[in-house]
Amino acid sequence: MDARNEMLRLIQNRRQGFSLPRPFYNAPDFYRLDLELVWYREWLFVGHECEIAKPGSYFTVQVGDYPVVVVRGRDGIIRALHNSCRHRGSRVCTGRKGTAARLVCPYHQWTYDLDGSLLFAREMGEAFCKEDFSMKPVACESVAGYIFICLAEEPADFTPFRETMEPYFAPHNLAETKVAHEATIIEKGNWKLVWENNRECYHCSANHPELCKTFPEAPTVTGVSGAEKDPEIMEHWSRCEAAGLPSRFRIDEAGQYRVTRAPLLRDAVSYTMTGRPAVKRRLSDRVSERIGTLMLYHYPTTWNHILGDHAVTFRVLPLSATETAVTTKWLVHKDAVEGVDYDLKELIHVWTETNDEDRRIVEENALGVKSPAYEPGPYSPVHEGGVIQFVEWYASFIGPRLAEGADTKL
Ligand code: 3BY
Ligand code: FES
Ligand code: FE
Repeated sequence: MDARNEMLRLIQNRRQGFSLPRPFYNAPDFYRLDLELVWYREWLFVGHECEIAKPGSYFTVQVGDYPVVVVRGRDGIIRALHNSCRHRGSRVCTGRKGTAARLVCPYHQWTYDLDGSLLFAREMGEAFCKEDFSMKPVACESVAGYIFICLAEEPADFTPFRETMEPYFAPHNLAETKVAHEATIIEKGNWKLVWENNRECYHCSANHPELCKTFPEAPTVTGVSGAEKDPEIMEHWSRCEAAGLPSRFRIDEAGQYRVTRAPLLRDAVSYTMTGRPAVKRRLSDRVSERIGTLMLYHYPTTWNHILGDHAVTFRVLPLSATETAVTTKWLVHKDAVEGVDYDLKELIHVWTETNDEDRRIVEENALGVKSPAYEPGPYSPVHEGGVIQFVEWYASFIGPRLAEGADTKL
């Protein structure tokens, strides 16, 4: 049976409320299907507008086999282009980020404008028509300072996500920030193990001493239900909404993205060891200090915590069936000065430690799942509702797409 039929069979026969069968976490042909059916079709968070603030600034990103460059044009518009030269296919932009007046392929110097149109190609003969050889565009949308791309030929409508997210994020001014620090770690585990770990706090008290100083481990905060019955969360929402900040839990019908605010523990206002602010200059003058955390999750690429004084954003990219890159960025107000308004070590401490703790957890999980003795185990209905929701989203998302191309005999 080929991988597609096997994957569909396992999705259809899986036990609900249980972790997935082993091949979902480590089989290379299942990974190819994840790329084809999820990563090459969905909207993906790639970076922030503030990272390419000036015309000609760009960053590159690799999604499976696709190299992509995201560049701000002279007109200020942010575009994404397939980073594959129309001559013989070399990558045009080779660095992780940079600034350029034109995009020049390093191989034979074909030269493209910032919108991807080919400007010069040396000695290509009389009949050559440079209009036919622009860099190919990739769908690209920005919302509240976040840049998303989609590799599909026909991307899903971005509007519902934009309309959900924008009112929550707009007051925080994230377009007026800068990246104070960025770190990428490689976790030796499948991207779904990274997400499953993120979607619960069942593991928090035993593994996250730093985060647990400020972040509540309550399933009503991390999960997908029960917040309306939690008086502390309700009080927090009322207070924030009275101050003009949309706060209530919202999730889309397909369960792909959700947004909500949650209070931090005690009087904490930031992810520091003391709970006190890490940055003196707040992100936005429109927002008071005590707003807890604004959380956004968008499968398969991003989870986020927006606080009064800074924001921490996370990007997940799969590297192989058993490796995942997690990039964390700490955003502060663009005028905040390191050493004056914030101490960088203090700013990044909690999440640097937390990420490393989560990396170890994911890697141990991956090693154990590889055992021939592994079989899917039950999620805690109390603490792992968010994981159940993630797996349900994945199954309901990939199942019909698998069925489109599977044997009808099944
Ligand atoms: O970053 C998060 O939102 C999750 C929630 C619980 C644990 N983890 C750190
Ligand atoms: Fe780019 Fe030749 S491959 S100029
Ligand atoms: Fe964790």
